[in-house]
Amino acid sequence: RNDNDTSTGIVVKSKPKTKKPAMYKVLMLNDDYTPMEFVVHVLESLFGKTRDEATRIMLHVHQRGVGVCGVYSYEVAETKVTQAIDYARQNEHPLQCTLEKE
Ligand code: TYC
Repeated sequence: RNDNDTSTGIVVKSKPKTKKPAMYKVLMLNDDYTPMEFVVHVLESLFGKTRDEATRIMLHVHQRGVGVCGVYSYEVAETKVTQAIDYARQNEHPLQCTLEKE
């Protein structure tokens, strides 16, 4: 949009069209049954963490109840949550993940 309409003299303010996309945290929740090594494996294979990062996140969740696996666009975050829960289900673990807007 032009900032100044010269034919009418009406000033029309332009507004920036680009917006930062909303980002979403994928949170992992603790439970009493999912094996620690399975949680580490999920964090490595689905969330691209190194073995050390995955271990730190898993222990944080184990001790504190909840932790951040990563921050993504809505669509990617939603897909990660579904994949993690489905994969845990296939392996008969109750592991749960959820989304939280940043
Ligand atoms: N609390 C589980 C155990 O003692 C380990 C665990 C960690 C489970 C993180 C889920 O998101 C989780 N086996």
